[in-house]
Amino acid sequence: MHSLLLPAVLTLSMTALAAPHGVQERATRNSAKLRFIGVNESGPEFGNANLPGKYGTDYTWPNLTSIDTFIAKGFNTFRINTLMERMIPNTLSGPLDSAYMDNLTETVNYITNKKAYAMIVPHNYGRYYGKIINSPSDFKTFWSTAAKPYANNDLVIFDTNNEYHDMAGTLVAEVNQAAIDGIRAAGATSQYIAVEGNAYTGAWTWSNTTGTNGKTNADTMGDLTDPSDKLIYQMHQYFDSDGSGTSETCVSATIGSERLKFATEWLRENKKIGLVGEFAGAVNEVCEAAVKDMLSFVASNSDVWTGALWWAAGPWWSNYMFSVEPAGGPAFATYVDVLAEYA
Ligand SMILES: *[C@@H]1O[C@H](CO)[C@@H](O)[C@H](O)[C@H]1NC(C)=O
Ligand SMILES: *[C@@H]1O[C@H](CO)[C@@H](O)[C@H](O)[C@H]1NC(C)=O
Ligand SMILES: *[C@@H]1O[C@H](CO)[C@@H](O)[C@H](O)[C@H]1NC(C)=O
Ligand SMILES: CC(=O)N[C@H]1CO[C@H](CO)[C@@H](O)[C@@H]1O
Repeated sequence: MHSLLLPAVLTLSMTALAAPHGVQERATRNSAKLRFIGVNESGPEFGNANLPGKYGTDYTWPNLTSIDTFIAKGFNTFRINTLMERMIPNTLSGPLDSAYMDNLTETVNYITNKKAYAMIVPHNYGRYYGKIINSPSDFKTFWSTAAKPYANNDLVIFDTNNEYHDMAGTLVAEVNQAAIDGIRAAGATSQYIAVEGNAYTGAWTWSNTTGTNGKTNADTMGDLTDPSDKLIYQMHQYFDSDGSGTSETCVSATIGSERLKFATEWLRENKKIGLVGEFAGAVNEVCEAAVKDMLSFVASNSDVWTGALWWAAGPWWSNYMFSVEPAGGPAFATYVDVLAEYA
């Protein structure tokens, strides 16, 4: 592992990695630094009504200069949003689309050559061409094909899918397990895998929102197994009243830590580690306090929470309230340095 070249924050995480039970190792780390701090990169998943869609019209790729700006701030994790239909068109068992994958790999390599983590996430909500993925074995095939190009890149993180919802909870667990099995079968055995739950993988509803078969994520997600023992439970948390991240109004200055409470206990009880893979607040006083409060909560529960990724950056967000795209994104000036305190 590239230990000589790693920045301090990553050296710490790699030290933790080397221990068979990273959780205990990290608990002794006296620091407010988070293992993963970074941002979602949007663009390659845009225009999902047009498949495969056209580069430059329907979708785009992250701005590498912007990635440099974040790396200079100490960010070490980039969640790259993609689409399954563009990675592997027509059928889950088909071959990779080499033009789309070449561009994805260019972004991934750019990030990992700078010793940051590149998390690859199909922004598919558990659907392929709009239909719920109901064949775990086909999804396993998808992931064993998709993971193969990255099998030797330790700094890639595979995120099985963005925000499963309105599915049977047991199916969500089965497709996550299938993804894990497919990724490991591709020879990608050293990387972290982020799993996501049903109900948009919400932290605050982890234990009390049921899928179509009456099961919660707490009921179904604890039994996933990984021969490499490198699973991260990725949850999302917004601060508006319905938790969707669509309003500029945050409920209170402490809503973030309150909403993470039950998930924190679940992770601890089940000996899992978690990542807040999406969170954000608009630029106003209450949201700014809520963002700081949540990050501080995550850092002080670093035995189970490994980090937090802001939603979102990307070249096409324009004046979207949460955009931290350098340097004109409305949230850039307020929030990038707040995150950087944990880098
Ligand atoms: C990428 O970001 C740089 C610096 O902010 C900017 O000059 C450039 O125009 C951007 N490129 C694209 C394609 O948006
Ligand atoms: C890949 O990116 C290049 C620009 O760097 C673009 O010309 C090409 O159309 C892109 N292809 C795909 C499939 O995204
Ligand atoms: C789930 O429980 C959390 C924590 O008690 C609560 O904030 C939230 O409103 C509940 N959500 C639903 C949908 O019941
Ligand atoms: C919370 C949020 O902003 N979600 C957005 C995620 O990105 C997709 C497209 O990339 C949007 O459709 C969602 O609204």
